[in-house]
This record gives sequence, C-alpha cells and structure tokens, in this order.
Amino acid sequence: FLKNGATAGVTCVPFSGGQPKGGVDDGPVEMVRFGMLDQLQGMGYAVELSPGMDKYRTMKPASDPAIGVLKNPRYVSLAARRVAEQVREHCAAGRMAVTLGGDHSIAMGTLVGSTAVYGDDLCVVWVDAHADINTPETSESGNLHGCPLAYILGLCEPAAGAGEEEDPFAWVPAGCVRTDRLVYIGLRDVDAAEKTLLRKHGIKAFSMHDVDKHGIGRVVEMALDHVNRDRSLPVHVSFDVDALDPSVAPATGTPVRGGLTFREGHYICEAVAETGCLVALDLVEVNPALGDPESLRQTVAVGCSLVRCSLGERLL
Ligand code: B3U
Ligand code: MN
Ligand code: MN
Repeated sequence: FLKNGATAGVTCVPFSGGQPKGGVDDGPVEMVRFGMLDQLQGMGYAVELSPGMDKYRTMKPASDPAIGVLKNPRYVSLAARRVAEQVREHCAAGRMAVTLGGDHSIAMGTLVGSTAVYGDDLCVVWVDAHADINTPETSESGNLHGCPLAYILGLCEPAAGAGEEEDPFAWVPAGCVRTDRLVYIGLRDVDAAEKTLLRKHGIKAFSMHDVDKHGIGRVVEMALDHVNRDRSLPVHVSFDVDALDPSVAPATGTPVRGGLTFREGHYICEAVAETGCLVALDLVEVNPALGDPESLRQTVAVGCSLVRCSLGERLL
C-alpha cells in the first residue's frame, strides 16, 4: 500500500480536551524533544511533519458547554477533524502516518483520515487497557477519550435530523471502520455497558487474561488472523500507552495495574511491523505532567521505542 513507505508523515497533536487532566497535551513535544524525529531519520525514514501543531491549543472555542454528559464536545470535534485532514494527507501521499498524542479522542481523527484513503479494508489493532467504545448514552465520565470507537464504528444514535449544531461529530463517517476489522489487545478496565457493546457487535478482544493464557506471540497471531488472515490488508495500530503496565509507563492519566510488560508491548509493534501491512500508528496518552522526572523519562522513552519498533526497528 505504501508507495513511498520510506517517508513518515508525523502529526503532533498537543491536545487534552478528551479527558480532564492537563499535561497530556505536552506528550508530543516531550517525545520530539527526546529525539523521536531524529530517531526515525536515523532509521532511514524521511520525516514530513504536519504544520501548525500549536493550532491544536489555540482552536479551543471560547464557550464549549457540555452536550448531555460529553465534555468539551466542540473542541474535541474541531481538533479531531483537523487530525483527520492531516492524517488523510499523509496517507494519500503514501506516507506512514504517525500521530503523537494527546489523549485518545484524537483517534477519531486518525481513523477518519486513514479510512478516507484505505476505505473499509483498513484493519484496526487497538492496544489499550480500556475499550474506548462508550457512546454518549453509556459514558459515565463524559470524557470523549473513552468514546472514539463508538463514533468510528457507527454505534452512536444519531440525534434525529441533527446537524453540526446539535451533534458536533456529524462529520465522522459512521461505520468507516467495520466492527469485524477491529481487534483489541490489553484490555483490563472495561465498563459494563462497553462489555455489552463488545458482545452485541461481536467485536474481537484479547484481554490481559488472554495474554496470560496464550502468551503475547499467540495473541498477536490470533488478533491478526481475525482482522487480516492473509496479511494483505492495511493495518492501523492505535496504541494507548496505558496498555503497558504502570511500572513500565507510569506517566499516563488513567494507569491500570496488571498491564503489558515492556517486551509484550514491543512485541506487538514488532510483529505488526513484520507483516509489512502497517500504514498508520497512533501513540497516545503520554502525560509528562504526571509523576516524577524519572517516570516521565521512562514513559517518553518507551513511547519513542514503541514507535521505532512499529516502523521496523529490529533487535538484531
Ligand atoms: N471507560 C471509562 C474510563 C476510561 C476510558 N479511557 C480511559 N479511561 N483512559 C470512560 O471514561 O469512558
Ligand atoms: Mn486507555
Ligand atoms: Mn485509550
């Protein structure tokens, strides 16, 4: 799929509006400061950086009252819509689209962008402690980083006749990712209503229980078999750093015990890279404001190394 796979199209999204904790907007800058772009160039990639990343901070509407339970709905919508356009441009140019968040609500944008180019062939591997599939009806927190997949898969009830004014996410093509082309790895903190949605729509998920039971090698193989048996379809990996155990990635907004080890996280990235099918990668929820300087360094470093492994860095 990648005509020009040696170019990484990097989009930095300093955005925190999908959840309440400040600091996650500094994730991308810290990763770049740690050398992310130089590291990709060192691996032989040309790097094309999306312009105007500071706009994500300044595009916050002056007034953005909650719609139902949903917090910052207009801001999240505006940011994700811009992400969608920047990712779409990278994919359309045949670049490997790498998006550094920012909270996970921005994946609404990355997936609209990648599917705009690859259509519903696109397979999604969602690596996360959480399912991020709440609808506006099921969300208890009102935080939109817990909702992106519900919009993408088309699980949200469209308010009858609602336009942009009532539904800021009316621009998201509902169902742009097929439910049978999504697979989760790493789940361990899933709301009751989310479990019902996963069951109802027959969405494949490998929890930490499955990782313990089968080992990460077998889990990744089963996950790829489910969405992409022939290893012929384009793959988008959306990696929430909280999928990793908090001992490995402590600087994140909603750490959950019992997560992926350092190696298990990297193995997922390496195994997807080996298929040659990766077209887009999100690395989200690195929050440099949480924890001591060593926690921050550790989390930023692991974020960068997950990106490098996904883009083909090998141990030998
Ligand atoms: N499912 C909960 C919690 C959560 C989701 N994503 C994160 N936390 N990081 C929610 O708020 O929707
Ligand atoms: Mn998460
Ligand atoms: Mn997430």
